[in-house]
Amino acid sequence: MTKFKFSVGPWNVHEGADSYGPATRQTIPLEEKFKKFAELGFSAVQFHDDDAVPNINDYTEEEIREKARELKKVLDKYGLKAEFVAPRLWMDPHTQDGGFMSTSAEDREYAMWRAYRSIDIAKELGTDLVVLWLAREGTLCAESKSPVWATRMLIEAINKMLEYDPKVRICIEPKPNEPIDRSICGTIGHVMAISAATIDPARVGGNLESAHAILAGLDPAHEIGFAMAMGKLMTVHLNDQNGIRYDQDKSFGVENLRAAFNQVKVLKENGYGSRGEYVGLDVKAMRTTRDADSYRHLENSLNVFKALEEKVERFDYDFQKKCVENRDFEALEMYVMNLLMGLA
Ligand code: XLS
Ligand code: MG
Repeated sequence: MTKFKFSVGPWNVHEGADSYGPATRQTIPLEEKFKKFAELGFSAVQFHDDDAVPNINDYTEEEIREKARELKKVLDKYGLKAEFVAPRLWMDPHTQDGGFMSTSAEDREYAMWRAYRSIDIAKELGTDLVVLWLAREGTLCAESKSPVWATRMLIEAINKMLEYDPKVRICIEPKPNEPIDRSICGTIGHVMAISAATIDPARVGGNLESAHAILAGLDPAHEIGFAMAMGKLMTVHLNDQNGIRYDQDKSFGVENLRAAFNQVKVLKENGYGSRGEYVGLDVKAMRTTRDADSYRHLENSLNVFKALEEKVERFDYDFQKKCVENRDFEALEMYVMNLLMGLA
């Protein structure tokens, strides 16, 4: 049985600012975050392109590669790998109307420039994985953009990335809404369809985020299982969410413990990690969290995951089999509840 390895992104340790209020915590330098990530037991770091190379627009392609090489030396110093690089296509003036499916040809070209730079940075950091969280890919005004055209633009953009580098793997992180309310690729099912439509489906897969599945009204464990059945779950973003409201990136398992148990169970039962996949977190501390506790949500998420992994290891599959044969699902459900409550 594969031992799980964990990854985290620097944006998971943040200053607490949100759409309605300023920061509540001090900024922590990137290298200090690496040091703490390694101490907490993470094996890899997730990056946006401009986490790896801040002010990326100001540099040439070669300068970007050079800066990525410098960053790799810092990762090596702490024994950390890079899991993936994700173009941050939602903060720049060029991506106000999205990136790959912007209504402006110039902005679509800019989005491809950032995508190619993410591939360059990933190679220098020693990973072949590029994640696409399609934040603003869609439309705020339904009649401004044809969903047929927009979907085809996404496929075309991914094909260009696959042609740009023969080894890169493209991993779409689907989300049904926020910041866009009419998204184009909102669930892992959409990702599988997009993958099949590209020139090299074997190199296109998905990153399932627990909260994003919940926002779509779906069960995270089943979304994970769907992608694993297709052999296309390239990574996960485990966290939690209190119902269908704004994206909360809560610590793993803190709202929906049984759903979290089943996410761990489906990963463990199906050999997740045996091909080098990481258990990625995408969690944020509450805005009310003090500076001294800037990493507690990461520790809490790891502790919940490992406690649930122990529950999965104790799960009585013979009892489950008997309940299923007798159609006694009430007994099975109560067994699971007792297991989670520490009564079984
Ligand atoms: C949103 C995404 C985002 C990163 C890419 O959930 O995970 O936080 O940009 O993974
Ligand atoms: Mg995420």
